[in-house]
Amino acid sequence: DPRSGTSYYEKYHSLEDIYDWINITTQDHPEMVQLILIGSSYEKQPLFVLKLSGKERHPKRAMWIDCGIHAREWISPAFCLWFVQYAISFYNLNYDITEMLNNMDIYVLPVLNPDGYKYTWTKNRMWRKNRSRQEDSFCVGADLNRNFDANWCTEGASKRPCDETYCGRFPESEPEAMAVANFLRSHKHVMKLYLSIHSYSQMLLFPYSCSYEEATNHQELNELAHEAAMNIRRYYRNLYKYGPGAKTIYLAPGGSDDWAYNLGIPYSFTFELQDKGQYGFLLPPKYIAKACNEALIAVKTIALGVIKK
Ligand code: ING
Ligand code: ZN
Repeated sequence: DPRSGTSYYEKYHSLEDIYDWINITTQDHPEMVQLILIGSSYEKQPLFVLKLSGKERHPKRAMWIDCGIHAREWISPAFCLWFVQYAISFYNLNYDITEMLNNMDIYVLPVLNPDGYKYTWTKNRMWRKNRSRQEDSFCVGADLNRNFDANWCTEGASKRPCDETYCGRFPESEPEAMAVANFLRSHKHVMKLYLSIHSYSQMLLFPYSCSYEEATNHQELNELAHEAAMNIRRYYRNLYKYGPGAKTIYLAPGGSDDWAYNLGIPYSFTFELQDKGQYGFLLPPKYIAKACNEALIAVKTIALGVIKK
């Protein structure tokens, strides 16, 4: 309803709607958007990545953003859609996004865990994992953010298939995690920045989460996160904590950002978007715009920081 004042991007969308959106967005902007199929989910849903690019400039670096690794974190896919729409609309109008697109190809995976996301729309709003089945258990799903090969399934993950943080049978046992890992491996020489979008708790996290070790470029990561948090506070009057995952929230092995960092992507972050627990995963649609705008300014700050290095 155009009179309601809220746009498509200030609503949450079903998986079907998001697939429609992916198709339309790609078709309408062939000069900027390229569709890449990187694999499929356990239930055979396609895993589509949108490659956004500006002016041709070689050699070109790249960055990655994934959303929706955890099914119930609905603000995350909403952010990926918001980001793509913003990039398309403001390329050559906004300095930051123009600079980003002229210097980096931006790969966006809007829904990393489509089976889980669909399940939260139809069966259980609070589902977190994917929907894979084990031969030896009645419980369904593995935690995709415990399934990567970074101190896999040590303290902070579970070997029990019924648990929320079940790590899977082995690293990359889950097709969704494997598809992302394969894509990043094949692009690791150009990929300079990895971002994974979660909710909630308002934090900007960086390696390591899988141990208390300090990343070799901890100083740089901390500086970028600090600047991003400062800009969120300055422009949106909201507070984000930042720091290495293990020290800032909890020990969590097998996460995608640690794995990407160890692969050689030197700048790797996990964002935890709004809120701080009032609504939690059930963030009402009227908060989508602010949550996405503040995340956008953090993405810009970090990406431009990386480009200037
Ligand atoms: N938080 C993340 C989780 O998977 C995290 C925290 C970040 C873990 C980085 C590992 C690496 O538990 C949420 N909300 O899912
Ligand atoms: Zn999450």
